This record gives sequence, structure tokens and C-alpha cells, in this order.
Amino acid sequence: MALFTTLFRLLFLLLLPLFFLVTHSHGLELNSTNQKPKAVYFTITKKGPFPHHYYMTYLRLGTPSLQSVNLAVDLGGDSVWVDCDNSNYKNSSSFKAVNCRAAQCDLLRSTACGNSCNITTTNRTSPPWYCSTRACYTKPVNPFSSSAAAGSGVTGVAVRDVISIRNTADEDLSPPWQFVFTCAPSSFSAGSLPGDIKGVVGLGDSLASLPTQFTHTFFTRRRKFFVCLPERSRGVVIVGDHDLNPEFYRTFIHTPLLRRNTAFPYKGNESMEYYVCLVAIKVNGRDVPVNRTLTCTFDDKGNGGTKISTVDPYSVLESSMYQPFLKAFLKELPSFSKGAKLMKNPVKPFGACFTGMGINRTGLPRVPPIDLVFMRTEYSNDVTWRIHGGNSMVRVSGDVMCFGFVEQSRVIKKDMKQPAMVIGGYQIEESVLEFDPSRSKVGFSPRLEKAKCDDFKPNHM
Ligand SMILES: *[C@@H]1O[C@H](CO)[C@@H](O)[C@H](O)[C@H]1NC(C)=O
Ligand SMILES: *[C@@H]1O[C@H](CO)[C@@H](O)[C@H](O)[C@H]1NC(C)=O
Ligand SMILES: *[C@@H]1O[C@H](CO)[C@@H](O)[C@H](O)[C@H]1NC(C)=O
Ligand SMILES: *[C@@H]1O[C@H](CO)[C@@H](O)[C@H](O)[C@H]1NC(C)=O
Ligand SMILES: *[C@@H]1O[C@H](CO)[C@@H](O)[C@H](O)[C@H]1NC(C)=O
Ligand SMILES: *[C@@H]1O[C@H](CO)[C@@H](O)[C@H](O)[C@H]1NC(C)=O
Ligand SMILES: CC(=O)N[C@H]1CO[C@H](CO)[C@@H](O)[C@@H]1O
Repeated sequence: MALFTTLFRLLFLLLLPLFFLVTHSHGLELNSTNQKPKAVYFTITKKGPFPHHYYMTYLRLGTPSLQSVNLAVDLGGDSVWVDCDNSNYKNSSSFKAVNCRAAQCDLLRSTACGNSCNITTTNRTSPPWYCSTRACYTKPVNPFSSSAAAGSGVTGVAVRDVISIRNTADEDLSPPWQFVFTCAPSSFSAGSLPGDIKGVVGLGDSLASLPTQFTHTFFTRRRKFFVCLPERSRGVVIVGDHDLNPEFYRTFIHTPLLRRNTAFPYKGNESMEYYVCLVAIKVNGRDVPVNRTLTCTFDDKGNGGTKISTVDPYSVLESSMYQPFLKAFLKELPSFSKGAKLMKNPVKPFGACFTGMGINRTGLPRVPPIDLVFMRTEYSNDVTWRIHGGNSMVRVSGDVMCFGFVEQSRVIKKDMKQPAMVIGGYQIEESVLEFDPSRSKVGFSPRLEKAKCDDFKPNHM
């Protein structure tokens, strides 16, 4: 069974370039082959009020004019979905429904096949504009919904349409490229999406995620992408073979990806998310107990491991690790920031907040450095990634700063697999993360010196 699944996946990966090749030659003009970039570039902005910030990008889709749709970035998301009832992306003339017998339908892990032209709901009297008589029904993940996968039944229809993309020099790349995603009805998001977000861009380790689709569009072998989440200005997702300045690249640490699907080798149990193995935490160089059974392995329900997430605004630790971690931080703090006073009632969702925190000349809080130690790769010892004040402390208001890590029991997510630790968005802001699922590893840069993902462009670093 396991072997079968692996073969199945492999076969898809091998055939994938063919599907995209076919769609290109189908009524679309290829301008010239050297239009094929080595890497494509999407901007990320940070949105939302404290404490529920999120990271947004936009895709430009459809015809007659490309419509810009704001979407949340979900690092572990398995595909891309758009609210096609209630967004700028509407009534596109270049849209094609993916036939439920087509291989692209399998990419989106279709749940059913049927006629979506006679579906009317309480809020809709006419068929959806993206209806199809042989619709490929899909059930994408809505990470903002409190219930996993928004219940049962039909949730979306797989479609294909043109997308505009840019290279790392921020130039539009002709010709219009084809992209496969899910059109979900408004009822799917049902008010769960923050701000003016109209869907989700998944960057997961899956066949239909944004990085995978573009990798195959450009026929590069290696599935690889970089993410830099912004603290304030602009961040980036770069998909493709992006050559970094070797000097900068030497500052990266690398650790293997943990595969949840090795524990659960059945279709449907595979992890599209990115997990790593955290072997130790150090505060100011002193060890905090970490239970590796929790942070590096999965139990028979799939709970455990250390997940990297762009949907969780802050890092989350299982209680048995959080408490000693916080204690160690409080113990070391006075030697960095004498005037810091612990507040009686911390601001939710945090466990400890302070007034009178010292600030150094660069405006960063003076706090003990936190080291996350990850499992070694084949070629190195265990690797250490350091978190400084800019990523460990959250300024809540005026003089109030909070320890930017959250205890797990305070966070409730129904029906979701519960990692032992989540490395959340705030902690990875202004660092470059490299995801290389084809070599099964993740890289972390230190926090960028001028603290600007904005500068993360080719030949600039
Ligand atoms: C093809 O590319 C050339 C040069 O890059 C450009 O001038 C031209 O407008 C493009 N044609 C189309 C149809 O996109
Ligand atoms: C959608 O486009 C079709 C033609 O492509 C047009 O007949 C129809 O009126 C449009 N519907 C809306 C709601 O704009
Ligand atoms: C839609 O129409 C098809 C064919 O007429 C029918 O088999 C199917 O049950 C209908 N679906 C719904 C939801 O009404
Ligand atoms: C239907 O519309 C009402 C009001 O416009 C809204 O409150 C409700 O959530 C919608 N229901 C669905 C399933 O979208
Ligand atoms: C680590 O966690 C596992 C799973 O919860 C537990 O069985 C084990 O006793 C823990 N080990 C330590 C040293 O706390
Ligand atoms: C300020 O503190 C950060 C760590 O919080 C450190 O990386 C940086 O070098 C410090 N800057 C100065 C000027 O002391
Ligand atoms: C742990 C878990 O989720 N196991 C599921 C893996 O997938 C099979 C088939 O879909 C289910 O039967 C298991 O319950």
C-alpha cells in the first residue's frame, strides 16, 4: 500500500510537466522560450491588528483584464483556493473548468465528480458562473476556519485560468501562464477570512501548491522556494532556482524535513506541512528541557513534531515545554534588562508581559538570546538558529512588551493535528527561509541585518 502510494505520487510528478505543456499549447501563445524565468516572485505584506496578524499576497487572474485577488499565505496549505462568488475574480472569459476525469483533478485531491450547474444555495438562486457539468469537486483547507476542512460535502470546483507572474526583477512575464486552483463558494469561507482576504495560497509539499505548479511550469527539476515574512514593509515568496550571494548563503543553517507520511503511509494522511525536529532550546546558552519524543516524532494520531507555520501568528509550545522555557527566560532576563517589570496580568494570548524593558541602540529589546537547536543534516552537527529581541518580544502598546511565545493549551484548534511546537510567523519575520522538499531540507538565515525582506532580491545579497 505504501509502495503503491509512493509510486502514484512519483508518477504524477513525472507526468506533471506534460499537463502544463498541454495547457500552454492549447490556445495560448508562447512568446519565446527564453521568457522562461529561473525564479518567480510574489510579494507578501503583513496585515491585521494585534494579536491576529497574518501574511497576505495577491495573485492576478483571469480575462479580459487580470484581476488582483488578495490571498492569505499558508505555508502548509496544499493548494490555492479563491472565493469566486465574492472577489475581484469573477466571470473570467479564459476560465476553464477542470474536467473531473482530467489528471489535474487528481492534483487537487478531488473528492467527487458531478454537475455543479444546478447547485443553488440559500444565498444563491442562479448557478455559479464557474459551474461545470462535469465538475471536479475539491475540498481545500481553510486554516482560518475553526473546524477542519469546513465539514463535509461539496466545497469547491477545480478551475484553470491565466495568471500573471513576475520575475525577481519585478518584471511581468509574458505569455499568460496557466494556473490550477479551486473556486470555492462564499459559504466555504463563511466570514472566517480576515480583512479583505478572498482565499488562500498554499505553499505546501503537495502537487497543487503554488511552488509545485510553478516549478513544473518552468520545467526545473528541483522544487525549491524561499520565504521572507516582513515585519513591516514587504516580504517575498520566491519560487525556483534562485542564486543567493554565496557569502549570505553560508550564514544559513539547514535541517531535514520530518515526514509525517512515513508514519502514515496512506493517501490522505500525508503531511503537506513542513515539520522539523527541534532537539533543544537554549536561553542565554542554558538548556531548557525539550522532550524529543514530542518535538521530533508523531504519535499514532499524527500529533507531535515541530511545525513551521505562517498562519499561526506566534510560536506555540506544548505546556510541558512552555513553562520551563518561560521560567528560564525570566531567570536570565535581569542580566539583560534590569528595569523590566513582570506585569501581574499578561496580555492574551501571551504568558508574560513586561513594562520598562530596556532597548538597545538599534531599538531592539534587550533580552536573553533564544537558540532553537535543530537536528543535524547528513553533513553537519546539530544546528543552532538564534532568535533575538526583535523576534522574541512583541510590543503590545506603549511601554508594554510581551514574551512572544504562546502556551498550547491557550490555543484551541478543533480537529487539527496538534504539533508539540509551532514556529509561528512572528519568530521567522525578516529571516529568509529556504524550503527544498526535493532534498527534504529547510534552511534558515539569521535575521537580516538591516531587517528588510524587501532587499531580498537576486544579486542584492
Ligand atoms: C514578445 O516578446 C517581445 C520581446 O520581449 C515583446 O516585444 C512582444 O510584445 C511580445 N509579444 C507578445 C505577443 O507578448
Ligand atoms: C459574464 O460574461 C458573459 C459573457 O462572457 C456575459 O454574458 C454575462 O452577462 C456576464 N455575467 C456577469 C454577471 O457579468
Ligand atoms: C444536477 O443535475 C444532474 C443531472 O441532471 C443530477 O444528476 C444531479 O443530481 C443534480 N444535482 C443537484 C445538486 O441537484
Ligand atoms: C447568506 O447571507 C447572509 C446575509 O447576507 C449571511 O449572514 C449568511 O452567512 C450567508 N450564508 C452563507 C451560507 O453564505
Ligand atoms: C516525553 O513525551 C512522551 C510522550 O508524551 C512521554 O511518554 C514521555 O514520558 C516524555 N518523556 C519525558 C522525559 O518527559
Ligand atoms: C541590539 O540587540 C540585538 C539583540 O536583541 C543585537 O542583535 C544587536 O546587535 C544590538 N545592537 C546594538 C547596537 O547593541
Ligand atoms: C491517523 C489517521 O488519520 N489515519 C487515517 C489515515 O487514512 C486512512 C484512510 O484514509 C484512515 O482510515 C485512517 O484513519
